[in-house]
Amino acid sequence: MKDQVDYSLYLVTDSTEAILGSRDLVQVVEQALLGGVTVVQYRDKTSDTGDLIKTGKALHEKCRKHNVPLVINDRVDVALAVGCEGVHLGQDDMNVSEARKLLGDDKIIGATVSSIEEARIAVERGADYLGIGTLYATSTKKNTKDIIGINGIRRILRYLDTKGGASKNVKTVCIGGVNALNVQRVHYQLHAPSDAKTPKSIDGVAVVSAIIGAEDVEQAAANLKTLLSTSPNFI
Ligand code: TZP
Ligand code: MG
Repeated sequence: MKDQVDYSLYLVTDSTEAILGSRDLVQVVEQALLGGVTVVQYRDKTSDTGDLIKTGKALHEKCRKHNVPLVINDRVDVALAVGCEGVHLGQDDMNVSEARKLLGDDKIIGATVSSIEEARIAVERGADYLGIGTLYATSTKKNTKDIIGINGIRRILRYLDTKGGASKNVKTVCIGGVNALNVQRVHYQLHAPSDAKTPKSIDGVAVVSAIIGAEDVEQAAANLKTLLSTSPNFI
């Protein structure tokens, strides 16, 4: 099941006033699901554990209706309590191998990486996918230490490709500042011609404000999806 996950339009939630405003997160995510997002990550840095589990369960119910996996940011315990499909771990969270012991092989574990070394370690520890970034500076996450740009992401993709094995098979999404204006360029720049000795292609884009912050969330997600599927690429 987890091998079949479509990472192409990966939604990361945000519950802050600046992006969600006074709207209800579960309703907003439901609209995004209707628009066609393919993975949802529940990212909430402020709610207490009880509220994380409650909202996580409500989000999980919506995601299941659309057959879309839900992963929880930062918290393996919350993912276990919710019973969702997995977790997404940053460099300061539980490490991937410890999480794997708690979650088992069937759950999805994603890791944020900004460098080849971080990618190497995450893959070695058994990550299923990598969130590679930060692509472009973004006001959604102000404390991003590493803005690595398209070339930084390409370098990591190239490394994964040349290492082969699990590195080659790990799924990848890029994150940071992706929106309707740049998504086709990003997609194009991170896709490799199938006949060239260039790195593996990115599997998807991860987006926060371009969907959660949109006035019409369903339309914004659907638009990104169309742009991705009509993007010129070399595959
Ligand atoms: N990690 C790196 S950048 C980022 C995260 C969670 C936020 C991306 O937000 P946006 O609004 O899609 O630029
Ligand atoms: Mg984290």
